[in-house]
Amino acid sequence: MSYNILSQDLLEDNSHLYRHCRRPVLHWSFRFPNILKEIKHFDADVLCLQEVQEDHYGTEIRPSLESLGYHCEYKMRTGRKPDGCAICFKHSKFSLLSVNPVEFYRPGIPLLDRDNVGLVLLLQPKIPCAASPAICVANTHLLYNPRRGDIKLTQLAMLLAEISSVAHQKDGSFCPIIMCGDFNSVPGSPLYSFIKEGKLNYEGLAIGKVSGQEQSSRGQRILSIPIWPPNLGISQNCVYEGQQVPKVEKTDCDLTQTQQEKTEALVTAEKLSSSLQHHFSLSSVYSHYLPDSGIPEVTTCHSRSARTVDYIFYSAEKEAVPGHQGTEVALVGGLKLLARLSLLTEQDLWTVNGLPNENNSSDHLPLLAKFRLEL
Ligand code: KL2
Repeated sequence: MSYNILSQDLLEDNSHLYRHCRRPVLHWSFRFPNILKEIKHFDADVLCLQEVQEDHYGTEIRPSLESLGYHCEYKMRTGRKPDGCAICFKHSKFSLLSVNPVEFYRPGIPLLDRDNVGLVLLLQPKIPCAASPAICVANTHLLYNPRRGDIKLTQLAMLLAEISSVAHQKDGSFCPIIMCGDFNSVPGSPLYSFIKEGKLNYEGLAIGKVSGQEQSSRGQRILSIPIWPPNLGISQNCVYEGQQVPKVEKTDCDLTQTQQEKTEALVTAEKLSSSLQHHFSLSSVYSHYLPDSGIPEVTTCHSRSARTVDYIFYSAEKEAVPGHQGTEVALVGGLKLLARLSLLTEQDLWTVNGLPNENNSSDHLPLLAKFRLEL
């Protein structure tokens, strides 16, 4: 499950977004029992929660989830807004291999002056009689500011670099990945397409066009090339510098001239090209439009907007092998999507007074998927 549960502080800071709501439904004491009831009802093995407010996490959220059998990990935002991302998993289903928090704030880098965070866990499924790979679960809440696509893309690159490092297996491949969260970007936007396609040519792209939240980009800067400075230590392939190039055991002078020239040419080409890449093959659990009518699904709805900004992406390995009969096709080492919880349209939600309402106590809906791990 991926669920932005709407931090009470943010609700109160942005109260103009919730004028359509009856006052009592906005109180935390009303909202939390509803959210908990929903979580309990859906009974997911893994929860990726966003906007988890620190005080509520300590006093209510964590204790309640622990009593439902979850182990909880939490990463609070840096700076003054006391909310963050949590990943909770059923300890009957997984054991915890590693916890990897990611801070997108970097004091030395002017571009990275925002306090958003991510959290990446490596989980070992507890499957009897089978050797299962670990699975990598990532959760984030990217910057909201519709105009700052430059920051959003860099935050995403930082999360992808951490996922690469965590999901990287001894044989050089990646274990199955689930990347969830609130990306503050809409389907079909450049940021979204980059996640799905694994590449993005951003030449001439206005920073306000990256997330697709706003139409107009008049007077806006275009993305610089490269988007983030080299001292971030993340390549245009979204991996930590030093991770992508296999370690050369020999010293420089042992390299032939041509090898050295080739390496330098590659480095230069990468520096100058206005293109980003990542190494995963990620699918989206949701297709963002109702199959029959083509009406958009929404994951968030309040008085200013109703749209999809939350996602569950997963690695469905494309590698196909013939089944026993020679006709079937199986997926190897990936996740197979078995089911998902339906989303709603904006119109559906306004028939129940938008969000939050009496029953749905966030301004987001929960996203929920069921996967089979292909061994
Ligand atoms: O869009 V959100 O809501 O994913 O549901 O992410 C941000 C916004 C969240 C964390 O920063 O707070 C909300 N106008 C509307 N919403 C805002 C604004 C704003 N100016 N600032 C923050 N948020």
